[in-house]
Order: sequence, then C-alpha cells, then structure tokens
Amino acid sequence: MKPMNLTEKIFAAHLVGGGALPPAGEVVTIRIDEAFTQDATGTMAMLQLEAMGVQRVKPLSVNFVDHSMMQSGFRNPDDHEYLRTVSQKLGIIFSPPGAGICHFLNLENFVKPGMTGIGADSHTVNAGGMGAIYFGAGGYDVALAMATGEYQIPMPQVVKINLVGRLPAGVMAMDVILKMLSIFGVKGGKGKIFEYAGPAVATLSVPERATITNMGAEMGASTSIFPSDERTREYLESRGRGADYQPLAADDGAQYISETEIDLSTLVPLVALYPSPDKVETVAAHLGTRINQVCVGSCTNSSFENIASFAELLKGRRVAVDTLLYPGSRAVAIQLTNAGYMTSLWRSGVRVMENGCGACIGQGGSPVSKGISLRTFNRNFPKRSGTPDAQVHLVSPLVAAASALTGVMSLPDRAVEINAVPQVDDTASFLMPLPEAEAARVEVIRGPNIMALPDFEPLPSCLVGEVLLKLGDNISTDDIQPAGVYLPLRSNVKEYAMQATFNQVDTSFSKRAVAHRDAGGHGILVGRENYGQGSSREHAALCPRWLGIRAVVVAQFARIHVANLVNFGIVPLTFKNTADYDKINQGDKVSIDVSNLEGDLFMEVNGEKIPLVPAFEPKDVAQLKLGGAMSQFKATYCK
Ligand code: MIC
Ligand code: SF4
Repeated sequence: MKPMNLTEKIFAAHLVGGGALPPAGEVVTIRIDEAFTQDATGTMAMLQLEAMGVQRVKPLSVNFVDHSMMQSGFRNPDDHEYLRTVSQKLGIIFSPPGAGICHFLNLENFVKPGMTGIGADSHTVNAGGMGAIYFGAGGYDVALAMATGEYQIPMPQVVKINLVGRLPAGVMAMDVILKMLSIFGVKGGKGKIFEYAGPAVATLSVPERATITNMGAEMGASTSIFPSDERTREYLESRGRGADYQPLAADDGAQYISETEIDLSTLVPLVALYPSPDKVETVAAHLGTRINQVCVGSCTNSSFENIASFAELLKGRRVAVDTLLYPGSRAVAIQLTNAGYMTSLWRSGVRVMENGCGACIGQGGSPVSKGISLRTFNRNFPKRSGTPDAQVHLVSPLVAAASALTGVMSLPDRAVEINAVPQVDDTASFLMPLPEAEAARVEVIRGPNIMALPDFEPLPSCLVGEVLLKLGDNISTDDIQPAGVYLPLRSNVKEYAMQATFNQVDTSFSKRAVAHRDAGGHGILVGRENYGQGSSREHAALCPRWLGIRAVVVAQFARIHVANLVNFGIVPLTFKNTADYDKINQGDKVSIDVSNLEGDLFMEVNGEKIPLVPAFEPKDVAQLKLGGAMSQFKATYCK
C-alpha cells in the first residue's frame, strides 16, 4: 500500500462512503467525531440547530461558555442560560462560565489522537497538538455537523514541517509558531494542512504542540497536526486519560506537497508587532521599547507549563506595569495553586483574572489610550483590544514576564525550571447530557436577548446596486464585525448589524447599507487579498447579509469566511485579473448577472465588463440561489 502521511490516514479512516481520497481541492465528506461551539458563536448555531428540527445531536457535542463573560446587564447571562438549557435539551455537554477556554478544555478533556472535529471558532485547530484533525467553521456548519455527524471540506494539501534541534533556554513554543508566521505569512496556509514531524517533535509537550497548531489559524491554514507519541501518552496520563492514547504517525516515505525544516536550536525570542501576527521580528531588535500592559493567557498560551514559566521568572520580584493573567481552565488554576504559583503570582502584583478569553476578545483588560500591550495571545488586529489607538504585540510567556518586570520590552534574565505538573481533574465543571426522556422535558429558556433567526429571500437573477465599501488587503472579521463590547449582541442580529458592522472602518456604513437595501438595491463589497481573515464568526456574513449585502468581490478569500458567506446567501466572487480592482470605486453603480452561477460571470461597472471567478463550489449553487443554507435546509427537509 502507498505510504500515507498522518493527515491522509485520519481522513481515510473518516471518509463517508469509503474509497480513495480525492485530490487536493476537491470537496470531501468526512465523519466528525466531535462538534463544539463557544458562547459567542453558539447561540446562533443553536438557533439554527433548533430550526433544523433536531431532537438529539449525533457526535460528541459541547457548548462552551468562555467569550462573553462580562455580566453587566442581562444579555450575556441570557445567552448562557439559553445555551445551558438548549444543551440539556439536545444532548450536548455544557461547559459553564469559569470552567475555562474552549480549546484548552477540549484538549484537556475531550480530544483523543486520531479524532476528527469541527468547532465554531477558528482556533479549534488547537486540537492538532493531540494528533487529531480539527477544523474551525461557521456556526451553521457546526450545527449541521451536530445534526448529521458529517462535514464537507475541500481536501487540503499537506505540507511537512520537519522540526530538528531543541529549543534553547528562554525560547518557547510561541517562538516556533512566530517563526512559522515569518516564513508563511498570514495567507500562506490557505488550502493547506501543516503536518509537523521530525526528531524535535519528541522534545515538545502536548500543550507546546497545541500552541503551535493553535496559531496555524493565523496563517489561514485549514488545520495543523502533530503525531501522537510517548509525550501524548504522558499528557493523557497526567489528565487521568491514559486509556485514550494511541500512537499515530506518518508512514516512512509518505508524500507531501512541500517540506520546510525548522531547526529549533537556532530560534531566538520573537515578537509579532502590531498590527498583524506575521509582522515578526526579534525581541532583541526592540529591547527597551516602552510598554504599558502585559496580558498572559488565551487559548494559545494558558497551560500550566506556560503560566508556571511566567510565574518562575517573576518569582520574588514585582511587576512594573499592569499585568493580567487568564488561566486556560479551572484545572490549570488549581494546578497553579497546588504547585505554589498562585501565591507567588499575587505577591508579584499580577492580576489573576477569570479562566476565559477575557482581554483577548476585548471583554475587559483594554490598554490605556495610545498604550502598548504585550500579550501572549494570537491576534493583534487593530482595535481588537477595545482601545482604538493602542497597539498590541504578541510574545511568549517568558518575554511577557521579563518585560512585565522592567516596563520595557526585555529578554528573560535567567533560565527557569518549573515544578512538576500536578495531576488534576476538573470534569465536575461540565454539565453532562441527560437521558433522552429527561432531556425531552427540559424547557429551553430564551430571555429577551435571544432573537429569532431572520429569514432571507432567494437570489434575484441580476444583482443591481452600489459598491458600498471598497476595502484593501487582509480585512479581518474583527474589521467586518467587531467583538469586544458588542459580544452581548451576538444573539440579536439586527442590533449587532446596526451598531457594529464595519463601524471601525466607516461609521456611516450600517445606515447607508440599510437605506440602499430599503430602496431595493443589492449591496456589493469590494476588497483585495485575504478578505475575512481571522475569526470564524458567521456574524461577519450574517450581519452584512441583513444589511442587504448580496455579493463580495475580492482578489482572495480566507477559508472559513467564504463558507460563511455562502451559508448566508452572499455570493463570493474573485477578480479574474486582480488589476481590475483599480477600475472600481466606492459608490460606483454595478450590476452582476447571477442567473447562471455555473456560467461566465461579469461585473458591469463604469462601462466595463470585469470578468469574475466564483469563490464558491459547484455544490453551493443551489444554496446560494435559495438565499442561504437555512433556506436550502428547509426546502430539502421541512416539506
Ligand atoms: C476570536 O479569537 O476572534 C474568536 C472570538 O474566538 C472567534 C470566534 C468569535 O468571533 O466568536 C474565532 O476565532 O473564531
Ligand atoms: Fe478566546 Fe482569544 Fe482563543 Fe479566540 S483567540 S478562542 S477569543 S482566547
């Protein structure tokens, strides 16, 4: 038999209908072992799941609460209560606020080597550190996977990343992934799976591997994966899950589309400078840069090992700037306490915050005006921190500690050894599914923040309207549909659209779009490379759709966002010739004949006929015509 890489092995074992794996780029249907959401994407996903008429989910399913944690008013608590009760009704595990960050909890408790999964969050790929294939997806796709146990994705290309050498003292897993970002950039992973291999894999623990796979999302990769080996066994045993272990690796002679080698022993501490995770430089080049704040945590760097390293460097000394810490889970907080680190962190002046996303998604922890915040997080997009003129740079926990002590960007001044990882089990935090008969009697509680899903009309034969915004490269979903203080509106599409859509780019956008929509126009957006990078939030498609956007025309889309556009009936199109971008201006009147989505498509603007290429798959045509995925689902199953 032809030798297989690890990705091919897991795909082959999950291929619906069996047979041979299709070539890269062709859509494949795989069985999904786990599907999950978090609260900021979960309410919409659950509303869609309920609208599908599902009585009980098929695969292992979890709803985590970790993002929208600020309870200043009824909205977030209403969302949590809806998620708790709908989870109990539909057979879904519920992880309440305070238990921890979805990806971290997932690694600790649910992912096993060889599993497949999707999650309504772009960093679902974190699970690759356990030797599993997990994808980030929009809420609709996750709801569908909960209903059917299946997921469709274009077969990715597999890139081998050969790791050799050993990390020097003071250099961490964060530096490995920042090095990857410096090589591949924020769109270099599109359509690819990064498969890590080589002798240095054995030198990295599972949480270190997860730090690396986590930020594969920042390269636009479909996912990333490490083999499952003795280090995986060690991690699972430390969590009392030794029985979940199985060894997994690529066959000798397995084929890859390309190979890149990284010698860990040559790495130095790195920083991703504001405003992009791929603006990577050495910390050494920025020593002495003034900082105002340090934040440690996020799904990327909140393991016991990460925080213990941070605490060791601080031990016996006081921080010089505001320093916030978000443990990845309650179990990590207990481990830190049992190993003596909590006391030393408090004595060092660290503000120990709740186990959750916190400052990473702008739920508190915003820096001072014009401030510089050093964070161990994964994203530093403009305004994401909640302070419009602040800058966020991304670093490892050790650089964060060294800099917190001095108040300027610094390198660790001593090597640290951490205490052994205490064994801790916090599965008691989860609300497990009820038996079916009992579940059927659960009343789903919908507070006033839970609004019904809007219905969307079918696609007309010709889109006639205006270019409502002309955007540039790398527009993130934080630019399209900001989170932070708007998170409590995630269950209320109208309010979220009116208050937030593109408001960081153009405060008049929502009002202009609604007026254009109500006058019968079809809104068009124009952009360039890597449109929709970052988060999986389907609101970045749902809210624009509510505001009357019917097509987005760009040079290239990010993977999850393009799927979300299709799900909400917005036609995603790319320029055949990127230079045509220059021929279009904001405010131009345009028309696009979409009567035959399988034929040649053109945008008529300023007397020119600009050729376009579909960014959707042939399988998406029927859905686009009906106005979106829910319309198609209803037309197919709810007759
Ligand atoms: C993010 O890091 O941007 C988020 C918030 O976790 C998002 C999900 C969301 O917007 O709810 C993600 O990465 O998908
Ligand atoms: Fe939460 Fe930040 Fe991770 Fe997103 S990137 S899941 S907001 S910790």
